[in-house]
Amino acid sequence: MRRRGAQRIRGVDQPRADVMASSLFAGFRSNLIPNRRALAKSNQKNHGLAGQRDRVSDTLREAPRMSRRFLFRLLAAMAVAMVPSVSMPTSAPQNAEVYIIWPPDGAVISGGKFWIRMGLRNMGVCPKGIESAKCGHHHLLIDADLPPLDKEIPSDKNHLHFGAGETDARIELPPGKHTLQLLLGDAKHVPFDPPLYSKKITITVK
Ligand SMILES: [Cu+2]
Repeated sequence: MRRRGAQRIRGVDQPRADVMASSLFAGFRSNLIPNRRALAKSNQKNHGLAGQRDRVSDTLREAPRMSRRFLFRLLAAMAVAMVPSVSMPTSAPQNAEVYIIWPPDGAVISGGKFWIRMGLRNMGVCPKGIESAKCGHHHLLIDADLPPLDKEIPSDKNHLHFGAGETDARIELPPGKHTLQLLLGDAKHVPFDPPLYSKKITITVK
């Protein structure tokens, strides 16, 4: 019993002794080093001042660069402000036509998953970003009216962009009646002039 107790005491005391020893050593060291510490402090001070000086000179050196950058930003902002907020529409061939190949108007689709096939006549399909009056990319409007025709077509679950130049796409819709309509957009997703959109069809998902 006593042995156990002694062991336990030793177990407790040993770390304490270590702590004491290390704190003593720390005290010893700190007593030994005040001069070094003071030295380090004064060094720090000097460095601090030097650092400040460096920072000040850096700022002075950067000042012309900063003002140039500021001027550039100001000019850019002015240029943007001068450009009319409404994008100029890209003109399209007068005989171009957009239409939905599939599904047909009034189609009943079971399951809700289907391929939409997008048609375009007298004009080409190209990826977004290609500025041309001869090609554009499809947008599918689901349960939505035509958006403003002089602005970028919205991008959300009711306005799908096919910016890679897709002409068919897998769509999934919940049960119920849905309207589908195609609207062709230019390089910047703005409808053409004249706007090219398909007939709005209604399908039923069962
Ligand atoms: Cu688009």
